Amino acid sequence: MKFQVQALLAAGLAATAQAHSIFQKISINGVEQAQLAGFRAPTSNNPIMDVTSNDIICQVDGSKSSQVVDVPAGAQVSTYWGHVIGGEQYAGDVDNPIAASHKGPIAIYLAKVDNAATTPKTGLKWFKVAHEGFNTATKKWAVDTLIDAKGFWTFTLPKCLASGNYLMRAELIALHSAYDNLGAQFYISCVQINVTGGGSFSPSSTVSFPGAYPQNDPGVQISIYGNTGQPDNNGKAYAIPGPAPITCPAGGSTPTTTTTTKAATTLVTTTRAATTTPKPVTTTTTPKPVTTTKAPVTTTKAPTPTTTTKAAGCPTSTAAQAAQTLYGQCGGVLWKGPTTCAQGTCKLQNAYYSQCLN
Ligand SMILES: *[C@@H]1O[C@H](CO)[C@@H](O)[C@H](O)[C@H]1NC(C)=O
Ligand SMILES: [Cu+2]
Repeated sequence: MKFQVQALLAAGLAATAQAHSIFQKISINGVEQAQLAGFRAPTSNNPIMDVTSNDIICQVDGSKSSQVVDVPAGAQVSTYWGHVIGGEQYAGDVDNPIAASHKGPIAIYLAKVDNAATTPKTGLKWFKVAHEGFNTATKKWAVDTLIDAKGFWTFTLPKCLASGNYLMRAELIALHSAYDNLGAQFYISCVQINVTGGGSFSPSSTVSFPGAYPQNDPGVQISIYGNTGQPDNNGKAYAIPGPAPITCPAGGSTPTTTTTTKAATTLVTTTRAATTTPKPVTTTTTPKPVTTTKAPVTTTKAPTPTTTTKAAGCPTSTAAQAAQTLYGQCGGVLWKGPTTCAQGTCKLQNAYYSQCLN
């Protein structure tokens, strides 16, 4: 099964130049905003690999919107990701919104700023508002959730957030090559938002970018190809890099940040406050999927591994084999094909499959 998936994948990858992704649009309570409205986004879908670079903040400087998008506190916000700006790179693009191999977590960070349109991206104090990693029950990564929703990944903007301008940073980490140092691929864009109707929450602790996590963070440098196909984090569950998302205090807008003992004594009154807590938005409004004429991917015809036929028929002389092309197979149990790469380096994906990757 795994082998077939990988073979299918390899076939898909071979057809395109890059199997990456760009966060490029948001939807607010099911209402899609204009493409790149409010965005600071890269023009290329190439990932950032170096977490110590300033490019880890909002990617490389590409397009820059002058707009600041109003987002009500408590809103369901969907982040839309596509293979290239606009979504598909070509009709029927199997790598849109992102190649299925690019498994990993998604996280949303915010930084309070005076003016989201003009603020520099450096030196900001970030906190996390939402994230999804690996679900051990469903065996799905956040990236699988995203692909299932045709490129949308949805979270709730905390109701208690102080109103005002923020830079919102969405980060998708593709872990398919993350067993190597500098192997994880970070896909990031930032959105200039204006939170309306919020509370008075401000976080007690924040992180910096770069700096929120090291290159060898167990959620950044990790082989996700364990024997069981689950994250192999020294036997532990996958830990999403960075801090835990904030939680709004019961009672609505009282910041949990002030951890003074004096505040604790007044907590007796919180039972009453809790009853007035605004109901969390339980809207099931799923964002309108992008209407594509894309035919459903037919997974019925899983290609048989090219290796078996070759091995059975005519044994090829390994000496005569040309180096593999980018994204082609270059190793694995039973593999009799090329083991060197004309472009990229041969990277282990699992026991049955190694691939030429940049
Ligand atoms: C943010 O929203 C508030 C409330 O609607 C509005 O008064 C303010 O002008 C907005 N600020 C920006 C920068 O958009
Ligand atoms: Cu990629």
